[in-house]
Amino acid sequence: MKRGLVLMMIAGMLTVSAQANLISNGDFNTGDLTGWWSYSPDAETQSITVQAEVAYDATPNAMLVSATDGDWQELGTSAFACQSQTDYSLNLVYNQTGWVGAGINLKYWDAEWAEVGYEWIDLLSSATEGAGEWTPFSKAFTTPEGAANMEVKIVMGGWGTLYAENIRVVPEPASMALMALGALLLRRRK
Ligand SMILES: [Ca+2]
Repeated sequence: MKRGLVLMMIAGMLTVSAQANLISNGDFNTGDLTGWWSYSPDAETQSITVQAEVAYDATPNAMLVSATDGDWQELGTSAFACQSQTDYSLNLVYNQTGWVGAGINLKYWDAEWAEVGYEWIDLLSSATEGAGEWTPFSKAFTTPEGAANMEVKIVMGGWGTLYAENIRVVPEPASMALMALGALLLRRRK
């Protein structure tokens, strides 16, 4: 009975973690930009596409190419519902070649779609040439008071290529449930 209860708890945690990512198609495994919008100010030297030739986990990812000292281009999610004054975690894996500047913009609206705040997160400085290695990135953030909807936007520019993969926004309690599950599995293995 006790083991059954534990298994039920694990199944519950796995269900929570599987549903936890608030970003639709954050892994780009549809093979296209479904769930995202993109904006390239200079169509001749900038592009945002989904490709699988340079892959992190043998699946498609987003490729942002830029060759201009002009405006930066943007890859944003459709707006999704969030809780006010709540801790979340933003996670992604990226790869960079050339001289790329990039950041992530979080934008918040209330239930009536009035803007209630934004946050800029530095990702890359164009002062450093990319080595073409996949790099995990994680950042905790807290939604402002009144936030009911939000958007995650990758902003990049410069002279190079940025690949983005497995972009996730998860509520912190789900992350903690996942860590608890890991600890539980470790304990059982001993
Ligand atoms: Ca993928």
